[in-house]
Amino acid sequence: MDLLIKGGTIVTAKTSFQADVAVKDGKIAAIGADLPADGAEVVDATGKLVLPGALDGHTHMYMPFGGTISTDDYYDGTIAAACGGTTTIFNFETQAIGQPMEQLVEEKLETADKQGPVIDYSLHVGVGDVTTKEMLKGMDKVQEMGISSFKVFMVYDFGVDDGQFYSTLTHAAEIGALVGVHAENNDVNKFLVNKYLEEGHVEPWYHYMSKNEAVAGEADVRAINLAKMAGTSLYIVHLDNAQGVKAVADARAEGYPIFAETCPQYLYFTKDVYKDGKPEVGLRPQDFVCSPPMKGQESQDALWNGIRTGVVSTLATDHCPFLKSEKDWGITKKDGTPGNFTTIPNGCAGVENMYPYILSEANKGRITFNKAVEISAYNPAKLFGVDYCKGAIEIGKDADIVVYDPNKDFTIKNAENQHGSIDHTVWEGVELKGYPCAVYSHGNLVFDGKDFVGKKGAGKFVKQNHIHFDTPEF
Ligand code: DUC
Ligand code: ZN
Ligand code: ZN
Repeated sequence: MDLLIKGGTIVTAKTSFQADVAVKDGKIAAIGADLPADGAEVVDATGKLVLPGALDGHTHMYMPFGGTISTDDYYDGTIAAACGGTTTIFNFETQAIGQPMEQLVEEKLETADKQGPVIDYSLHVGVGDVTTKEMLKGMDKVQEMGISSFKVFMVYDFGVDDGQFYSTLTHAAEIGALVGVHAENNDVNKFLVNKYLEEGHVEPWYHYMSKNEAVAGEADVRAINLAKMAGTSLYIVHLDNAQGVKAVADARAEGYPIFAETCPQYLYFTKDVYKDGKPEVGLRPQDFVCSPPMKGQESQDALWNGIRTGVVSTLATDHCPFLKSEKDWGITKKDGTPGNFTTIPNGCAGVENMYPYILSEANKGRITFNKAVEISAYNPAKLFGVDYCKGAIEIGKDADIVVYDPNKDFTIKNAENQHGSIDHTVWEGVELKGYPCAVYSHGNLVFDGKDFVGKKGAGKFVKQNHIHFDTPEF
């Protein structure tokens, strides 16, 4: 054996029990009481929890957006992930108009490889152009390369219309793939943006106002209807509003394979951050501008309830960090002319905070630790076709393991204890109860409780199996 984690409490999506975990050649080789050391390095996990590493199903590393590129690339973004107990990321890479999907994937795998991810990663393909049969067939080609998950945007200039969305859904059903959707009503959003700008409203609050609960909720309902029409499963990314939660719950109750993801920012912040920011920790309203924006308390309550009742299947971050100076483009644009709420690059950091945050909420009693593991590791592994190697502490799975200290208090401070490339985090000053004290990727220590100790380029591309769900089985 190479590594023996002794005396901890193993937490799975279903149960918790005390046992040792032995690792050989990067895989979990044995689980049981009083396992022999057999020359392995022994880690005492008495009083600690032993958890599967999280899978963040939604990141935007090195993403071009709003005239810049998100600051974390596949190297520093995965360092941040590893130091927060996330051992696999799924990064979005979006197809340009006319660009074959397989060409996009080839290019992005090369970029990732060059940048040197420190933990495993996979990709979702953002669908930008399926206007011809040939372009649609790109889905089959990237599936042969190991990618079976796609995302359509119902907003943005690079988004698709309902016809392309529908054809993506039907083709996904034929080949065994999962389509995710960023659901916001594009036309209403555009109308509201113009209205507020004409009225002279330029502040970040109007980012929320033009992408409010109804703008998201209507699109959630429409996306679900399109999936029902196409006879396919659907994955709603970053679900953020009460109407959407109800629509997902209703569709699942009717037996439709509709799955939803939410993000920690919608569980913790409300739209109030767009009025005042958090001046006590140096954060301005523009620092919280992400898409979709945070919503009101009623939506936040619905999301927590959705997690408890199984309506929300996964947690992911939408990690897409921009510098404070770039966030200021909402005041003065890059070219020196006056900015407004539409000229702020959309996105916030979060990849390092997801697992510690949800585990802390579990530690405080809001949900069980099993539920935290289910939505952060077990379910994303199943949904994205990598449960053959990820998402659980089980014999034969990759030894992606978090040793978690429930008694370690931790206050998030970007300058002191965060590891990405960004100059601020919206999570600044948030107090957590409990924190990872060791994180392993393939049995190798990558976070020692304080610092990143892994290796550049150690992370590898993980191939996804074909994905097919007839019912909302989890
Ligand atoms: N949302 C963001 O906040 N940033 C990038 C893309 C997205 O959908
Ligand atoms: Zn999105
Ligand atoms: Zn996103």
